[in-house]
Amino acid sequence: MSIAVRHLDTSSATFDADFQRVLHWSAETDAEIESRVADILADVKARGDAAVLAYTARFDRLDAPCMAALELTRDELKAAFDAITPAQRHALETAAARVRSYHERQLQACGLSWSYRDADGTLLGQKVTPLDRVGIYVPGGKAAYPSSVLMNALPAHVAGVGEIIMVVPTPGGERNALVLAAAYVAGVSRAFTIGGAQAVGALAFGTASIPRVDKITGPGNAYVASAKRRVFGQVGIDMIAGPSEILVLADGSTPPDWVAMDLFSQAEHDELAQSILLCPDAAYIDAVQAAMDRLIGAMPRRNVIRASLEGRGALIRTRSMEEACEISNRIAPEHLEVSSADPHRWEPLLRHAGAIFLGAYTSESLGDYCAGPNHVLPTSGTARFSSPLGVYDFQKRSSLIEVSEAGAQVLGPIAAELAYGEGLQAHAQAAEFRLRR
Ligand code: HSO
Ligand code: ZN
Repeated sequence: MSIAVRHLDTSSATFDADFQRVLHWSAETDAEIESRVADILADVKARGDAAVLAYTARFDRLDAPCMAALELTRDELKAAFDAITPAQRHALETAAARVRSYHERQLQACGLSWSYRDADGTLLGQKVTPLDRVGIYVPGGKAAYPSSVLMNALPAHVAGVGEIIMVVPTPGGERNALVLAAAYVAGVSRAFTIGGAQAVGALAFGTASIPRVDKITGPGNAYVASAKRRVFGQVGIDMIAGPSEILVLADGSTPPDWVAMDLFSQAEHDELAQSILLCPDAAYIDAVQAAMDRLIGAMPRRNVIRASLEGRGALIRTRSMEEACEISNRIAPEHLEVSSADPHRWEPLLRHAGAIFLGAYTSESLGDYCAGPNHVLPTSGTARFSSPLGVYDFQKRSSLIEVSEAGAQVLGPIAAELAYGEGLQAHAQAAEFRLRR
């Protein structure tokens, strides 16, 4: 059965309305989930370890006598690493090395302290320091991605974070060896087999056994997302990620099978994932549709792929590549593939996207695993104002000011003038006391 994905045409009279329907997305907050999460967080705050143990027994069917029984030691992480296949070890280590070196560049490019002296010898600058301790949430079950362990832990490590605490639920005690191995490779300091809102609460408030962190990153289900929103302010959080998205901007020069599989690749994440093709060539769009119809049968996750493509996908015929770029900017997709023989011609026109993949050989999936840049990216149009997870998310900045005696003579009267204007005499005099009489 052909995949009933929407076909739109920008020259159609109904395009704007059709397009709005494709874009429509609301991360609904469920009142029931909200109130349960509020209760769990309050309980973890009040009872600490005892509450975390109780929820872990209830939700994950994992009865532990004490938190120590839920901690994975570095030796256990190493044992998991030693137990996976040599090919898996090689893949994890190669991916980790590339992700690490990309983020080391990022540190050099925008994560270092700087300062300068002005004409009066006053020193001004910005001091960059890593966070002391961060928590990384790793989902269990269907979305347990070892690659996400690397993508969260490695930038923290490169930033110089002192301690990286990982939490991962293990329903029924079932552990994912690749997730533990990835934690080992990525230099996670401590790991606990806990999850859900109770794990977020434990990291945010601290318990007798789980140290309080300064920031929590990593994806999770609706409970985890709600808990992260609620603890934000007491700790930092990265972002609340929506379903995965891919937008392929094609000039018709890439084999249609490649593009079809790229559209599948994000569709297979989730029924709510979104895959969109923008292309000026109608015959090429038909070729991609035919390729999808031919390829879907062999996909183990074909039901998810079909639901995603038929629910939120679209193949959009545009008047030109320029117009395709413009529409792409309106969507601000998480992943944007420029599947063109001349990607650098279009790249300057593209302003809003979490990650831009240039040329026919750059499948988005390479970026998910091992190209080097982070795969934690802004979704749902938030690429308009936010950026990939990076070293900068694990750092903070302090301003540095050292006013010279000469500088104090120049700045003092200015500060005093403004301070008197605000009715703040102590401010004014603190500046004036330093003036040479
Ligand atoms: N594409 C996902 C990341 C991922 N893909 C992990 C495979 N594994 C982020 O949108
Ligand atoms: Zn993916």
